[in-house]
Amino acid sequence: MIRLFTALSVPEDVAEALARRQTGLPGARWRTADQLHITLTFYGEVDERRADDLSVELERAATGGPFEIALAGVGAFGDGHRTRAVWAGVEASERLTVLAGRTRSAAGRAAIPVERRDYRPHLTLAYLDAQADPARIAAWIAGHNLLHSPPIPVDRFGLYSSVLTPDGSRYQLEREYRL
Ligand code: 2AM
Repeated sequence: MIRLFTALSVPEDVAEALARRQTGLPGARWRTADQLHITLTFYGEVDERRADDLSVELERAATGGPFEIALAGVGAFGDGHRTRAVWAGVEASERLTVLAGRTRSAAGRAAIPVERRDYRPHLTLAYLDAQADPARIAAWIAGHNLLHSPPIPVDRFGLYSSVLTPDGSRYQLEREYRL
């Protein structure tokens, strides 16, 4: 089995600009530049034969040509009373939504079940420890909510595998698809 997802990578200059914001929040496990990405579809654990089918189906999803996105604002995901992650938002983009939908349908054609969830594009900046102080989280969000990136060109997406380690997830680019 192999844990797979499709995602957009982040250009170096954008990662550098984000790194300057990845500070000032105790209990945050900040994602390093090579871990930053915008997930299109998370497939979970997939057996190798279906992974191969998926990689073929994703070829068909890679249509429409290049486009641009921009990051805007920050936010948090949580469950119950606990905030688990802080992220940079992605400006609404029809092209991005369509691409995410295509990478999701590719899973269906490869007989890979995916969770039923609305697509909320975001770029996770940190996962948070349970000890992170809600007031500090709110202050960090307020302090960065005006984030607005220059246009980010999107001319490809990647199929990544994820290996869970005690230091967090390690991602490896398995295949790249040009739009
Ligand atoms: P996240 O950044 O919000 O945690 C690899 O784990 C990528 O797939 C992450 O970007 C993660 O989103 C995303 N993802 C989506 N659904 C997931 C799930 N159920 N479990 C783990 N990662 C998921």
